[in-house]
Amino acid sequence: MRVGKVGESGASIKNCAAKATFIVFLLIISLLSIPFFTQNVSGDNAAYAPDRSKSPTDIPSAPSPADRVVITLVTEEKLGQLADGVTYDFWTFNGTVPGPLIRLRLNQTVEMHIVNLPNSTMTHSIDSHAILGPGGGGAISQTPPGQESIFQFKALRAGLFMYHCATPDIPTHIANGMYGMILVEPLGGLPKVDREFYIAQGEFYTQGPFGQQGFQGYSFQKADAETPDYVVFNGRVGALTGNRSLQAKVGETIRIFFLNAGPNLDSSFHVIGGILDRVYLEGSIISPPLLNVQTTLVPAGGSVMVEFTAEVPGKLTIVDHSLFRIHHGALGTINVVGPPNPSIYSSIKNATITGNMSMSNMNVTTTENTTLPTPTGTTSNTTIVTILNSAYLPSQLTITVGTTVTWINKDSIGHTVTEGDPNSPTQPALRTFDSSGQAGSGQVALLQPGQSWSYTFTTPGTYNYYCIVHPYMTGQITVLPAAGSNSSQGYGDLTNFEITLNGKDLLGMCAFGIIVLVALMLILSRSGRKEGETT
Ligand SMILES: [Cu+2]
Repeated sequence: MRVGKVGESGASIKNCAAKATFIVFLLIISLLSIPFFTQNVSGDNAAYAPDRSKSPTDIPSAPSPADRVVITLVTEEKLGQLADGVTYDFWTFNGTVPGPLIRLRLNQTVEMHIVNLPNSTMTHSIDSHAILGPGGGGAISQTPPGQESIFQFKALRAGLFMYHCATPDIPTHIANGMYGMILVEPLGGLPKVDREFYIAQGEFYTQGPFGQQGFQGYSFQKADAETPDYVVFNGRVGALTGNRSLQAKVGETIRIFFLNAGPNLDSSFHVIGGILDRVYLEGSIISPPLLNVQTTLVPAGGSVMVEFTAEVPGKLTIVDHSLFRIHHGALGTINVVGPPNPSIYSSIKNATITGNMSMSNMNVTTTENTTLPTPTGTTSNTTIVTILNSAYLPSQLTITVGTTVTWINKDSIGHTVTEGDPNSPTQPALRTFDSSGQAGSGQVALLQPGQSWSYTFTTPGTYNYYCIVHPYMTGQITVLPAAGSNSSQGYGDLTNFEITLNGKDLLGMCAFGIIVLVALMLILSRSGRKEGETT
């Protein structure tokens, strides 16, 4: 491209020097703007801290045959997720809640190492109910940050025992996640089962109420008053649901090692859809079990070993039958797969349900009919989803592009309608839709009882959604292309979208513009020089 004649080579050189200076200046500005880009992309980092929940299947399969074993527990204070978008400073053994299940054989001698990481803010220790001696180890394991304590004990009693930190204020160390279990098997070992799972119930006491987004500090006042915000299995809301559900097959024998770490509440351990064939009360694994139990009481600081058989396929639900605690996170599921067994369990006539049953309220509530989608491809229909008894109704919906879905909260508590998978939540700013509507602000705006919220679907696809504060509530919407429409197929309705820009976006766009400008000027200066050379 020709932008002007260059007569003298001296003028050309001067011109080039000026251009080069300008280009360097622009480059510096562009580079300075890069931090704004990265800041914008990473978003609310605090809300996406690592998961500290212990996998329920992470269990040694058998005790070591050795007479003397060495066990190392590292005490670590670590930021992690307490629920989606909720972070908490956990105090842990080996980085997870609960800490590892230590599997011993009767009469084994254990050399126990307690290593407290240098970056810990306080002393930690261990008291195990399996250890005979003052403080269950607490008296000889107090370990300041950066140090190690070593002691030994002999496992003289078979059983399923809690361990926890025993550094004052002891209940505070337990309430922050410092607990796990020691299983001491009898000499003959435990009977064989098909599946073993390790589950610990524990309470968390946070500054903000259940579900409040962002970092939540520990509330000593709530802990002292025994009013937890969270009652969870394995250290976080959703540790045993969705993708992390326990898996089993029809006919398999399932064994659960269950700890109630408390520190305050007793647990009414129950499996919805199952009967506990054998209950080894209070962790007494060598006593004859109770047979055919519905619910077993596990005191704070106690445990139970239960065994049962999955007779039919489907979902079994693990709860504390003080059932309002499911609103605080105490919920787990076992997905049982295999052939149906209609003689044991099958429907004979399915009534049309227009309300919903929930585990906390088994009434069938009748509400007005929801508008079912019409497969006509019209673009102005509206569909209602009712929120009732902590469920979306209908939970699955097929609509066409252009349909507006309105969620009406007829429940007695607040919920959200948030696009994504509760097990791997999308960053707030990237969600297709979210009724909480305050991406990155650290607050969740709840859709309160009686309120409604709408979203118009403009792009075909399958959308999963859930409630941020009750992640066991899930729904799915399938959006089909409008019938007879070619242009929008696969691309959605491009007439109905908007872009919201914030300051960082604008800076990013400016930086991009500058980079393009610099590139253009480089090309121009080169072509200018070439011209200077040829004339
Ligand atoms: Cu501690």
